[in-house]
Amino acid sequence: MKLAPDTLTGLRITKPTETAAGLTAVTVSLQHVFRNTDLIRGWKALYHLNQKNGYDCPSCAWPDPDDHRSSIAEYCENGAKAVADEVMTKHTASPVLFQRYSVEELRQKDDFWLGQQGRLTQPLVIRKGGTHYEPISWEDAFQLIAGHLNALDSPDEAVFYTSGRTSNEAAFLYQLFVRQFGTNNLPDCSNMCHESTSVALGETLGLGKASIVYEDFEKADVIMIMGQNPGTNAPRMLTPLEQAKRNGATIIAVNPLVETGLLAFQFPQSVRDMVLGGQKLTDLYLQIRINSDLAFLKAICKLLLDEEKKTPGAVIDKSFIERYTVGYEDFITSLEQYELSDLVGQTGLSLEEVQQTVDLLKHTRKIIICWAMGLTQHRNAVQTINEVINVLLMKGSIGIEGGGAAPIRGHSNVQGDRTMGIWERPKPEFLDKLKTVFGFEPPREHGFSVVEAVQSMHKGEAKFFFGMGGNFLMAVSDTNYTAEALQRCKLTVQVSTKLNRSHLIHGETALILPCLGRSDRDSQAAGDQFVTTEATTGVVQQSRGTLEPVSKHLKSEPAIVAELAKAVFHSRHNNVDWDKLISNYDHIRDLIEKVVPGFDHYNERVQKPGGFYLPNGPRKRKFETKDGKAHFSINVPEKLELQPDELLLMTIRSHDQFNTTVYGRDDRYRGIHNERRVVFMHADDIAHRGLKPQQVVNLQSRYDGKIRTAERFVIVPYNIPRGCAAAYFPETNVLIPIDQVAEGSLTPISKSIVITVEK
Ligand SMILES: Nc1nc2c(c(=O)[nH]1)N[C@H]1C(S)=C(S)[C@@H](COP(=O)(O)OP(=O)(O)OC[C@H]3O[C@@H](n4cnc5c(=O)[nH]c(N)nc54)[C@H](O)[C@@H]3O)O[C@H]1N2
Ligand SMILES: Nc1nc2c(c(=O)[nH]1)N[C@H]1C(S)=C(S)[C@@H](COP(=O)(O)OP(=O)(O)OC[C@H]3O[C@@H](n4cnc5c(=O)[nH]c(N)nc54)[C@H](O)[C@@H]3O)O[C@H]1N2
Ligand SMILES: [Mo]
Repeated sequence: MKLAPDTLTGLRITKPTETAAGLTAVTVSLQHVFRNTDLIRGWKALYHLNQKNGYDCPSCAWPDPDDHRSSIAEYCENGAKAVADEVMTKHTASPVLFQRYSVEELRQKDDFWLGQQGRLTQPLVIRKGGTHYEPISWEDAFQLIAGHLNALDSPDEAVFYTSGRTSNEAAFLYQLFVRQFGTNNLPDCSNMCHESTSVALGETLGLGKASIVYEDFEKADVIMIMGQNPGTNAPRMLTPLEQAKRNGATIIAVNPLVETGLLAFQFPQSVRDMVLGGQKLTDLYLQIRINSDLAFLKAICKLLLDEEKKTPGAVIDKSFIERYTVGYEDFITSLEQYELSDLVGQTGLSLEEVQQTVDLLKHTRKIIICWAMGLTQHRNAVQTINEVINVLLMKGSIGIEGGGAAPIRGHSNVQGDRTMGIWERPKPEFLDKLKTVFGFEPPREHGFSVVEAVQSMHKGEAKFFFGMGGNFLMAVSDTNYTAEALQRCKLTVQVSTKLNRSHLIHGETALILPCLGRSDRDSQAAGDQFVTTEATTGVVQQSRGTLEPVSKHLKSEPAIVAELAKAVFHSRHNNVDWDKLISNYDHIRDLIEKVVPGFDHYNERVQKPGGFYLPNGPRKRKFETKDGKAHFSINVPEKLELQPDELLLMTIRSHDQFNTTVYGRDDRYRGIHNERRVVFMHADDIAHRGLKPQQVVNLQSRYDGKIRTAERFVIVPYNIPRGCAAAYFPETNVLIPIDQVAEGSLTPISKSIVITVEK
């Protein structure tokens, strides 16, 4: 079965731009909003975005400034696109659409087209052997699900996925329901995203979250941004970066591509920027080879030790190391086995560039290291992030103003979902709390992560899939294998705002349950409700939707969970008054307060404009590891020997998508227009293979003797290190075998796929 079309749409190439944001960004964002909705609704949506009495942007997890928020606009081009995508009213994916097109016909449409059909308006079902989705009442839908769940031989035959837009309130109820049902099978998008970060930071610092607050950016001396493209994926981060620069900070970028957003930034609300052309951002741009960051960081550690020998006491923070850490001696001894020239050689950088980095780091402690998917999605990702922490520990940069570890989360509430207990490997203390508060015995055995869930469904062991948001089929690796896995399920259920391909590749029976989005007004028995979310820096705040929902049939995510629990448990006693919780979400927050540490006086504190910070050990040099110390670790760089015809492919986001949602076909900053099926290659790698620019090729991967092919990609010569290539996700997920994952975190290796390019 063909899962998705692979037709080309007509590539046009221009020069990559050198400045991010600016007026074009403002124009583009407004175009997106008003193309899809009417004027009043559009302005209302933008006006309330990220304001203290408004709603949290559904795009990324970047925090709002703690004090000052611009009254005009606290959003970016891509936030506005995300809102436009959600608030669109010009079309709706109503039952008429599903009458008109069979599922088979919908599969022939590309992801951009699917998204353009607008918001889902009614629950839909497709039964065994059916060709079209048809309307179903909410009540029948819940009965159908309850029937399937209660007929399973074991609760572990069910999988409950979560994407990262789900609010704290919905996430808490969802995990409670799932654990009362009897399983820890709670995989989430984090498994494919920052899981490597959570694992590494958990082991080394005792908390899998950033150790910095928003203001630290403005106080830092050096900010090193590794494997992250903030201009596209966290554009509001450019504002504090720009401020940091004005305060004298130095910015280092470590990235195989020269990303526009890291070069220079024009603040759209600054007349001076508009006239003078904006602020240069990066001082040192290191165009590193894919997945050589661990070797780079090791080289830095070695050179820092050399500098310390030259000026003892001035480079390494010995008193911090003695008081707060373990493993330092073993760590520095382990460095002796590496040759500096060998480490530097692996990176493709010059020794001079690495020395320049060290010169910037050596005399300050105020160092922030940021990272995202460029570090987390490799086989040795956990080890690379451990090495980031080694550098910060050597420098004593953890738990000081202007310094620390800054993983930049993706989805707007992916961090909050984990805090609420969406985790296949919950801590025993968390389960103990559930037991005390709700009086049931929660399952203790670990559940499935994303990859394990797919493998289990593929074997026919897990038979039921429930997706709380997201687009599982397209987000997960090995698309064809994942499709088979979903198709083997007895029932697949997707709670969604918009149509996506996971609705079209489904189980024997399938349901689509349409829900309210972030910007929608959520009315319950006690009046309009707000929800809460947690940003990447651990700030928890309110999000209140204000727009009239596009259909009266939409339910909120918390309400869907409550109805589901009632249908499944029926008359079984479960100590939860689900109706009461939904009538007023304050009641849900009261329960969260009882279970999750750090939420004392939740309902009161969340009323404070701007919200509150959750407790954070590392920020106070309190490390909740087994021995109460921060840990140095010994990490071994992986030397990948490529065959002459092979390339290492990273799968990245264009400027016109949110994960699997395609807003358009332009990647403006990189100069790519009207096409997504492109592969970026070095000019010499193209010539060396006897290929030509703009030639159409197939990409192939070979793992364990199996060939996987992604068909029809246009070659784009680009400024990228030799031996490396880049293409957009999700089109390239077909190339990644399901079992190719990071050690320790099971995150698919989306940034280092060995491929060949076939004519
Ligand atoms: N507009 C928009 N915003 C988003 C998203 C979106 O799709 N659209 N997605 C959200 C989500 S869920 C997430 S997780 C984040 C993702 O945010 P990012 O992590 O910025 O997203 P990617 O496009 O995956 O970019 C990874 C970057 O790492 C670089 N890179 C790849 N491999 C390596 C490597 O081996 N080493 C180094 N040093 N760099 C490397 C790539 O060149 C690229 O610049 O963004 C969030 N925000
Ligand atoms: N090759 C490759 N694969 C990757 C990545 C990569 O870099 N390369 N990145 C990975 C990463 S970082 C992530 S986070 C995952 C993303 O994986 P997912 O989170 O599963 O995917 P999204 O594309 O964000 O999900 C979009 C869908 O969510 C639904 N939705 C939107 N808003 C809401 C809402 O408020 N409520 C509900 N219930 N549904 C909503 C809409 O129906 C929409 O179609 O993909 C991963 N996959
Ligand atoms: Mo993500």
